[in-house]
Amino acid sequence: MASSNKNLNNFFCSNKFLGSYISYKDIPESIIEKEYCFIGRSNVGKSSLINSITKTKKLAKTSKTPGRTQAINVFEISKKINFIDLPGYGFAKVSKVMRDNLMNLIEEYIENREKLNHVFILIDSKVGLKNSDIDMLDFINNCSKEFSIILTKIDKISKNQINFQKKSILSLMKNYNKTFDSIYLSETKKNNGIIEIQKKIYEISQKK
Ligand SMILES: Nc1nc2c(ncn2[C@@H]2O[C@H](COP(=O)(O)OP(=O)(O)O)[C@@H](O)[C@H]2O)c(=O)[nH]1
Ligand SMILES: [Mg+2]
Repeated sequence: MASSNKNLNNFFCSNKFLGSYISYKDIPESIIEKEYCFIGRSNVGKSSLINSITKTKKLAKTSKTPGRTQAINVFEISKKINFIDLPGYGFAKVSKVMRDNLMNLIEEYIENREKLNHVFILIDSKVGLKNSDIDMLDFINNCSKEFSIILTKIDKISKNQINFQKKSILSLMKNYNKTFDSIYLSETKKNNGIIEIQKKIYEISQKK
């Protein structure tokens, strides 16, 4: 067990930032065949999660100020897969024009990016599902993309509250039975739940 965790860490540790792009069309061609994106409301913990999974403290820029990431950030992992840090949605403090632009960028990427193998949609466990999350789930489902949910910041709520969130999300997932895959729990300070997510990504990236 310990040695397989070490192998996983080695896989994700070997990484580099490729660039920031304002459209999926601008991402340079490469031999990488599979890509995994992380999306969710602003401040949900996308960048922190990418840093935890890759064991690289400052790979993705984290911020206390919501609405910072406004482009498609691409990271290459072990020359085998890409990670994509997408802008957050549902952030009220930016202009409507900016919100619409960011939404277009996210939706065009999800709809058209052929390498996109699995979407990870992050939900803040303390905040729960919002309408903007449901809209995003509907969009992903309509694009027939497979997705998993990651309930983030579980250190902020009790075990009972975690179970409640998990159950209510799972019951909603009956509406997405063709595209929903799994639910994960995460906490990035002590790295709780990170190995499970690493395993999942590694496993699906190895499939033909
Ligand atoms: N308590 C707690 N805070 C977290 C966790 N993950 C991220 N944060 C904090 O949430 C804020 C937003 O994180 P960030 O990764 O930048 O979110 P993003 O906007 O979705 O990329 C930062 O202040 C992080 O330190 C977590 O698991 N637990
Ligand atoms: Mg971010």
